[in-house]
Amino acid sequence: MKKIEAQMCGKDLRFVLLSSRFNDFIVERLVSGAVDYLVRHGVDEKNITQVVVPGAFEMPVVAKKLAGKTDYDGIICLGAIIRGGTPHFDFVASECVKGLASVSLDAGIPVGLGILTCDNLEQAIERAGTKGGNKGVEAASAVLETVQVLKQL
Ligand code: INI
Repeated sequence: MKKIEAQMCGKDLRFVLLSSRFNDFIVERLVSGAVDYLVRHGVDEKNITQVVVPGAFEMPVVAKKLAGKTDYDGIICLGAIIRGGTPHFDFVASECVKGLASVSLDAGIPVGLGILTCDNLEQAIERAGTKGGNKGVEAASAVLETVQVLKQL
């Protein structure tokens, strides 16, 4: 049997972290988790670029522009969408996730979904480096792995 799987090594790879300013005290924890993960897996810090947008809704259009460049091997999206008292949450979350999925498929570049969609602040804190882990780390790991798998195909 032939099995293709990734070596989890980021040497010579270039990543862009696309983060949102909305809920930035949560998002900063996702960003630092992602950077720490990448550097510990061999990515040179100068090969990591951070691009900041206002909110999760603005991520797809910027991700599309980044995906059209040849400067990056993968895009790691980091944000936090937290439910409020209106349906706004549902629209932002749905458009953001749909948009990012289509950027990834259209451009053929891995896009990591490190975007929390939580009912409340407590759930977000849990997933930003406390008892629920750090979704920024998970997104960075998933993008690194996918980049390395694509390279072998
Ligand atoms: N953007 C987020 O990134 N997270 C949120 O929780 C959020 N909520 O709940 O409103 C949010 N809204 C802003 C949105 O992404 C746009 O920036 C805004 O609508 C302007 O286009």
